[in-house]
Amino acid sequence: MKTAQKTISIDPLTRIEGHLKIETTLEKKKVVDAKSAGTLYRGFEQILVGRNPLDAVQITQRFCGVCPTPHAIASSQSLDNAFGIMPPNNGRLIRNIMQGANTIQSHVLNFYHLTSLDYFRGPDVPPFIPRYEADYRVAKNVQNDLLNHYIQAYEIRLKAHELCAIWSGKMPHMASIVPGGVTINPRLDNITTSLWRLKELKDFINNVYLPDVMTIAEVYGDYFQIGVGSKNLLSYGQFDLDSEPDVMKRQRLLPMGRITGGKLQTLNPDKITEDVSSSWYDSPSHVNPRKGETIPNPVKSEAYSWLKAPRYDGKVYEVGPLARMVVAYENGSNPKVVQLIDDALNTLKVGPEALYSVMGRHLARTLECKFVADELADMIMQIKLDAPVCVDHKIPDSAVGMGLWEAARGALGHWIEIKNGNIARYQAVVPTTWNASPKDDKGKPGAIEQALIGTTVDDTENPFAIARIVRSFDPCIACAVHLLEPGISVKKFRIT
Ligand code: NFE
Ligand code: MG
Repeated sequence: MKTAQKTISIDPLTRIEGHLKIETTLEKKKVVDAKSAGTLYRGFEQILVGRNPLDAVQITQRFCGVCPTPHAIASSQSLDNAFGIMPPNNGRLIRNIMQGANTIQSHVLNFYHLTSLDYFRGPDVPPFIPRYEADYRVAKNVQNDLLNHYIQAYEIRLKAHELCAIWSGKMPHMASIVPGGVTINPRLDNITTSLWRLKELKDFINNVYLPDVMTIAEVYGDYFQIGVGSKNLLSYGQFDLDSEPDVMKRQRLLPMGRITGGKLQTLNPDKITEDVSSSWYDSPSHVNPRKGETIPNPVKSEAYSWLKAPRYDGKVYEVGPLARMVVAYENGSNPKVVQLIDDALNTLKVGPEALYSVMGRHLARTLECKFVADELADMIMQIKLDAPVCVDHKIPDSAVGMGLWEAARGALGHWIEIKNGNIARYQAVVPTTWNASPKDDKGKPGAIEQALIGTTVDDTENPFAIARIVRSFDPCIACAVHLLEPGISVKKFRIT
């Protein structure tokens, strides 16, 4: 006899960026299949074709208001690569500082404003209701503290935006980044005002954010076993330490690499492909982004998402702070990362394998936030007044370029092809395209889908375990599908 199946559809899943539909199939309360579906079509990659290559730095920032910084940097790096130039030290450092500020803003946003209400009961007034009735376990006094910190976190995010805007002119959507470096000449007051904003951010991270995440990780220790996923991790690395033109040889504060079978491996960008069998595209499948195409087909019957399915060597990989921190931990070149992770794992009395989980992702994100904040002062102090911030460029008639960087949510790649001095092809493969990808041509589920399969859902009216798993990846669908198409309706609307 066939086992009875039940479908849970959360559409859209709220408290994330953009519109994500999660559909799970349950047998005897266990998730046996999952579909992660991006329900927005955008089309930035086509908008870019035919334009001046310099426009890419500004247009790709409009993928998303949360992470314009990494898009500006990945785009500039693809142009640096295509033009055969590298930023001088000041340009490299100022790009790093802007990225650091954006990472801090994004991680604080993820924990307090997008995640924490999965773990503590907010007040019984909108916007905290309606909500799923979850197993809220924290004590009343901790709950009050978390609510105060939830409100304080708005101010902290503003300060992180300001730290970026000191260098970028404004946030979101930065004005000062160009191929060859940046356009802002540092003054002493840029440096001093950055340092005091950073001090306030560090105080919050050390005294509020990290302790709050440790408290939640202790109370919800079982979530170190839930939402495990593919256990394949990938990071391009972040924060350039030198001006080596070849990104594969460049030193980065957080190194490039992959984890598979528990072991650190090198990474070859030629092995990255995007499949489209489950995606509403007629583009060729299994193609490296350097040759990728974006041909939408909204009536493709077997498809269920606007996201393509990126794969490395044909395999599913998870990207994000967990990947960056585990790659750095296994690489061992930065003892501060190893120490931070070991200390947290010892305090929580769990081993490194527990990192592959819902709570492991939150812990990795928080530890990374602390690490980045701790390193930023050093980067700020390395800036030299009166030294150049940029080199000149000349737009070549034909060239190709690749920018590999890390956004807060994970590995970010921009690929450009220039013909007749204009953009002939532009492809972006962003963190959430990796994590929230649909099934590939072989039918293999994406990273979030894999993390959901096997999960037990006791109360199908309140499937909070599903929401907690998905939110631990900090998905951003606006980024992932890079204009809501008229005619596509958001069918079931359930506030979670
Ligand atoms: Ni819109 Fe973004 C990118 C994703 S990462 S948030 O690229 O995914 O912070
Ligand atoms: Mg793309």
